[in-house]
This record gives sequence, C-alpha cells and structure tokens, in this order.
Amino acid sequence: MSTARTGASRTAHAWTWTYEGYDPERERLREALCTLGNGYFATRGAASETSEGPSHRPGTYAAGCYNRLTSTVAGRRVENEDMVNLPDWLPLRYRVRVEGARPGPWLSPDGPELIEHGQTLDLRHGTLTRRSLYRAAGSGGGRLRVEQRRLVHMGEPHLAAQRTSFTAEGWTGEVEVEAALDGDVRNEGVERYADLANQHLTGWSTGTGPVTGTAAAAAADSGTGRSDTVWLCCRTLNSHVRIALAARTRVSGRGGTASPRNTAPRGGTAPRTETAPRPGTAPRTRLTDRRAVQILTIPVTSGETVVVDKTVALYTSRDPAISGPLTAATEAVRRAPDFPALLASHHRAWREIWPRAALDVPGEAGVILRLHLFHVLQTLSPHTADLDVGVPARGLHGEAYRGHVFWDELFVLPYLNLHFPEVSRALLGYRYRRLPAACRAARDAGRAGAMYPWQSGSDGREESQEFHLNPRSGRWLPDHSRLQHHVGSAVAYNVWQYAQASGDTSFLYGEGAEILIQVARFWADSAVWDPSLERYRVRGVVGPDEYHDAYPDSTAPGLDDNAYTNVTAAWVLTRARELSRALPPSRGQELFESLQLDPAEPERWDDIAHRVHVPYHGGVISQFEGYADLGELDWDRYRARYGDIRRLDRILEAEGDSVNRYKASKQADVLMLGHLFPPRELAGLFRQLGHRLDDESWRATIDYYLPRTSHGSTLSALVSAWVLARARRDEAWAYAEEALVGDVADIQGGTTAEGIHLGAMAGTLDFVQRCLTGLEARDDGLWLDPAPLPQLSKFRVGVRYRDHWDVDLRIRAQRVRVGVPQPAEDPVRVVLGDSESAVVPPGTARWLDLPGRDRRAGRDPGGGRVSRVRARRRR
Ligand code: IFM
Repeated sequence: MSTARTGASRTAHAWTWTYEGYDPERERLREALCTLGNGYFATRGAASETSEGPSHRPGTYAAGCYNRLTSTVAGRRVENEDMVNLPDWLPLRYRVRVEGARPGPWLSPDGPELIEHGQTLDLRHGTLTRRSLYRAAGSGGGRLRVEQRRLVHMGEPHLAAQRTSFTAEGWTGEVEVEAALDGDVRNEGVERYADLANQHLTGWSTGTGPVTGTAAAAAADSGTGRSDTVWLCCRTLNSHVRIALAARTRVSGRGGTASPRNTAPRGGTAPRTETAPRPGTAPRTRLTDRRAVQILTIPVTSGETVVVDKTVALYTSRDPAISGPLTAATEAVRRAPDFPALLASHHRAWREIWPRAALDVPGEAGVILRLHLFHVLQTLSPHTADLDVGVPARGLHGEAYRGHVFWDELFVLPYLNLHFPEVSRALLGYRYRRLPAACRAARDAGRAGAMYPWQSGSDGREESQEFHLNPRSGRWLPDHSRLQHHVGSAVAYNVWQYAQASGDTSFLYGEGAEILIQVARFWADSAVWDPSLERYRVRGVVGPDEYHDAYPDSTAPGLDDNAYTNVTAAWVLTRARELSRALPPSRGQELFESLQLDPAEPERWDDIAHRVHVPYHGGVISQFEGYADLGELDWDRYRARYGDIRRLDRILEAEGDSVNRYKASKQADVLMLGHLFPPRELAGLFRQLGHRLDDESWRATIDYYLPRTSHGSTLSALVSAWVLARARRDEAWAYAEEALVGDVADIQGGTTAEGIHLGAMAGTLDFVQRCLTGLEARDDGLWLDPAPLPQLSKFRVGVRYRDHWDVDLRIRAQRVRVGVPQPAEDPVRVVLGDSESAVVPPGTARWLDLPGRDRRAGRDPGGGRVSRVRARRRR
C-alpha cells in the first residue's frame, strides 16, 4: 500500500476540514462529510476518477425527488419509496502518455501510481479541493500533479462545476481526459438495502450540443460532436420525474487538441457515435444510451499546468418556470460563465448566507459546529423556501432512511426559525400540503383529525417499511415504527415554535391552525376514557424510544400510555384550544365551518389535556404503562461481551431474545420532554395533568433513565446533554461532546457514510442557541435564561427575532450581552431568568448580569440582578 493510503488523518481549522492521505476504509465516510449541496441538490464528495469498488458510493440527490419500487423480501412483496440517486455528473478520469511511450493506466486513488492524496472542504466558500500526486508511467520518475476543485453553486441552484488542473513534473507528453455524465446508476448506498430493488431510472437518452426544442428534437440533433456540451436525460421509473443533466467541458489555461486515437469505453454499451479527430479545444464525444462521454487529449510539457473545466446543469420536471428539463439544462450550461466567474458568484452567495447563521463558538466545538451548520445549510438553504420538500433525516448526503422525513424536523426547525424563517415556513408548507393525506390516514385508522406518517416522502402517505433487516441475524423482522404517532405532535410543535419566533400570524391563523387543530382532533379521538383510572388513555403506540414496540410475549404491536406521547398530546390539545379562541372571529368562523368543528370539541380537548394518563412507578415517570414490570438488563455483561451495545435491539434479537423484555431504551424518550419544554413550562404541563414535577423529581427521572439508555440514535446524546445542562451541569459535557463528534467520528459505527444525521447536527446548533442561552422567542420579548457549561461558557449567536434581523447575543460565564442593530424601529424587551426584564433600544447593546445558578434550578437564591448600568450605544 502506498504511503498516501496509510496514516490518513484529519485536521480542522476554523473554516476548513482537511483529510491527508487516502484511506479506502474511510472513503465513504469522507464522501458523506465532504458532500456539497445547495438545498436544491447535493453531491457526495466522491472521487471523480472512479466509481468502482466498495470504497466509493457516488451520489447526487435532488431534494424531494422520489421513486417507488417493489421488491420481494422474506417471501413478501414490499413497496419502498426512495430518494433517487440521480445520474452522476462527477466522472472525470485521466491518464498520461509520455512522449514516445504507450499510454499509462487510468489513474485513480485506488491504483498503485498514487503517491500523495489529500482533500480540503472549505466551509466558508463551499468548495471541495482534492489534491493528488501520481507516478507518470514511462517517464522515468516523472509525476502528474492533479488538483481538483468542486462546487455545487449556492447562488444558481441548478449549477455545479469542477475544475481539474494537471501539472506535468519531469516529463512531456499528453494528458488524456475522459469526462462523463453517467446515467448507469442505482441506489446502492446502503448495504442493508442490497436485497431491495434499486434501479429507479429508465428511459435514458444522450446527446450533444444545445437543445432548443423537445427531447425528440434533441435526440435528432445529437451526435454531431461539434459542441463542448453533452447531455443526458432519463426519468424515474414510477414517479415519472424527468431528469436532465448537461455538461460543458473545456480546456482552459492552455489549448487542447483532440486525439486521433480511440479509447475503450469504461463499461456499458457500445459507443453510438465516435466523432472524427479534429483540432481545437472542443472534446470528442462518445455517446451510449446511458453515458455521455467527452474525451480530451491535452499536450503538456514539464512544469506546465493545464486546466479542464466541467460545468454541469441539473433540472428535473419538478422545477417551475421551465419549458422542459433538457432545454433548461443545456441552456443553463450554455449561459454559464467560466469557472472563475462561477466560483466568485458561488463565494458571494455563501458570503450572504453565513452572517444569517452567525454562531461563534471558540475551540474545537466551534469548528465542528460550523461543519454541522454547513451541512444543515447545504440541505436546507434559502432555495428550499421555493421547494415542496421536507427535512430528510440523513440530509441530501446519502440513501439511509431513503431520504424520508421523520420527526427529526423537531431538531431542525427551531434552529432555522431564528435564522431562515422562510425556510421553516416552506418546510411546514410541505406538511400542510400533506395534511389531507394525514387526515385520510386517520380516517382509515378509524380516527378523526390528522395522523401524520412516521416516515413521509413524496405524497405524505406512510412510507415506513413493513419489515426491516437485522444485519446481525440476517432476519427480516416486522417493523412497527409506524405506530410512532407522536410525529404529529412534532409537526404541531413546530408550527407553534415557528409562529412564536417569527410572529407570522398569517401562517399561524391559516395553515398552522389547520394543522394544529387536526392533530389535536386525532389525539382527542385516540384518547379513551378509563373509568377505573379516571383518566384518558392512549393505547397501542410506540414512543421515541424505538426499542419497545410491543409488550413482552404479546402478539399485538404497540404500548399503552407512552408518557412522551401523552404529555405532548396534552400540550397540542392545550395549544389548539388556545388558538381556536384567539383566532380573529371571521377566520375562526371560517375554520370551524370548513373543518366542521363542533363548538364542543375544544371543551373535550381541554378535558383530555387535563386528564390524560401519565404512568409512574417508584416515584418516576414511567416510559409507558407496564414499564415497571420489565426486567433489568445486565448492562455490564452486555458491554463486556459486545463492546458497543448501541444497537442492543439487534444484539438481543440475534440471541433469540427481545429488547421488549427489558428496561432498556434506544434513545431518550421520557427525557425528550425536557428537550421540548423549558423547566417552567414542563412543570406547568405536569401541574395541569395533576402531577408535581419539581427539580428533584425531574432529576430523579433523568438519573433513572440515563443508565438504562443505550444511545442507539445520534439524537439521544443530544437530548441527554440538553436536559443535563439544566439539571446536572457537570455531566452534560460528556453527552454534548458525543453529540458533537457523532458524525465526524462516525460513532454509530458506519452509519454516517450512508448520510449525515441532520437532526443531531442541527440539534447541536440549537443546543448552543436555545439550550445554553435558555432562549425563548415569545410575544412579549426574548426570554433568556443562560446556563453556559464550563466548557462552553463563551459564545455568540446572532438571531432573527420577528422584525429584528440581527439580534446579537454574547454569552459569558456571568453575563450576557444583547445587541440590537440600528435599523430596527422597536426596542427588544429581554426577560432574564424568569423575572428581570430590560429593554434594549435599536442601535444599542446591553450587558446584563446572569441571575445566580440556584435560581435557575428553581430555588430562589435571593440574589441575581439584571444590570441596568452598562447599556451603551453601539458604534
Ligand atoms: O427519527 C429518528 C429516530 O428517532 C431514531 N432513528 C432514526 C430516525 C431518523 O433519523
């Protein structure tokens, strides 16, 4: 193995992530972490030289582009909808021909010619730069130095580009380059799905040159070979989304010449056209039904650098304001400026975005947070505001969970609300447009209101699989995760949070009210009165802890009275009732009529919101009714035996046992309540339900569940850090650290390679933004209750609070500074630590002293003042 492939390492600076060396074992992880995207589409950071072999999983995904296929698993036919891996625009391979010698082999990081390799992800500018040094075969010690810079344009969401520079060192001859658009791709990014159908594309055609008419005209026009542009179009098999890519490949920096030699195709079917050799810089083309290849042979002398620019446009038939994707794509590459100009405008677009996402945290935590921010913004950018898409749990970075939308948006929207509210609103629009599907699902289940699907894709039907594979046992098992009806409360919660942060009453009273009321109706109709308990009960559900999906030895799936589900349902019912009263009268009447809402319904909501069952055992909240009867797991034994027991469910199933028998959670479930609701609000909710939840009992709950949680989801460490930051500060950092390194260190054992964990990434940003600051954006002002950790005691966040675009918050161990920029008209009212308030006029900043710690823990320390003395005008 060459030195370049050993000792591969990563170094991170404030704005760059650099990987030195080539490590085939970790290449797929790097591909995920070096993904470039713009909210419209994203491309994994795969090598352009090869797509072959187990180390490479190139992938390009357009937000919201799904297709449905049927497979046979465990003797049954199952249907799955996947985010489609689109034709690969990256391929660009090369080889050298030293003067007087035969052509060398095609060069790739997997080959023996590799001497050095490294790559740098530049977060500030949104580029990936790959650097390689190869032996030049037949040159007697000469080398080829290659540098490739790639972008997926943040300003022009349909464009991407790749500049590859070749420098001959110690030899003279030619560099032969083959650039391609490759439509021969499948969804092969996740090994567990290998038994499932994965060919989502069909109906390929390729051609050259610009296209002004229909695809048929384009096809007739193809094959002239006189253009520097090739195109490829195809469609998805069942959803019939038409996809078109066009690529323009040019030599710059030095003229190239077409070579008279033929080159063997890299696979696929035989060439349809082979253009005649000709001088000039336009490449030759070779078109097969699924590949459009451009070939360049570029003379080069020792010490000289030649540059090949590949500019690509991607459109689909889902795009607005186009006559067709093929015309749009060929037109876009025709009009696209050269690489330096594209790079400059791409930089400009990022320069506009970064200030809206201001988050300055010192040290390594800050560097990782910036990477998380980068990937969140690449998945959900300002372009998302124009799309009908939801929050894909694994970003646009891989195929895990098939690009589906879960409750993970609960960890994403609260961050976006305070920076890109228009994006949050669009994401809620995705849910609103699927409200009819959720109402149908509820009706089919014999319930009223809206039952949002646990996994959502194109049209809002339930996309959860019916069977999942346990890779440990090789068995396909029934999947009951669709019983996670709490996802509806997450949607409702996001509606409320968005409205609070943005003040967007037109949304709240409009689409938002409909969502909230229909989710409330679902809970009201799901709650069944139990006279023996004198409580309402919600039966047959699965909570956020996905391990428990049935009672031990029961043949029926589902559990009763999951505490998280019931308490959040009570919250939804309360908000729905409140909102139904607060609506402007005309809108209220309209809504009651259109939803055929009986005026008695809100009364019933209120009753359930006060009397839904929350089970307890031994003084702590039970995760669900009957939890107390489960056995204790011998955690030490399992750790000693298996090491990593995050996927305890799989371990136990492979042993012929079931995790349903044990007090063992995959992820924080009851504790999620402390993530959603600040202590005051949570205590109030429990009071409403007739229970006392004080600091002591909440701490006891945390102490009970943490040691019984395996953290088999990246969300779990985040939620644990969140609740500990308020309840057991000294213990919070260990979990915060785990949440921070979750993806960069791939701590879930290979899952990041299949796509980043977007919820956890955004959740860490929100951890700093809302948990450590105690920030609540309310009608009457910005409420702050900072609880900085010793390891994260100094940071800055800029937030957009309603009409105030750039409220600047600086947290220090003992103080907080609130700055309000000049152009605002109104001052911002700040409420600190529950009682003290200050007013910060536009153009000023104020330092406020933090109240004492004891006070934040719920006891009155008798001290803690808001300092009113340090207000000063901003310069
Ligand atoms: O939504 C999550 C769930 O909470 C844990 N398993 C993965 C899902 C998608 O990220």
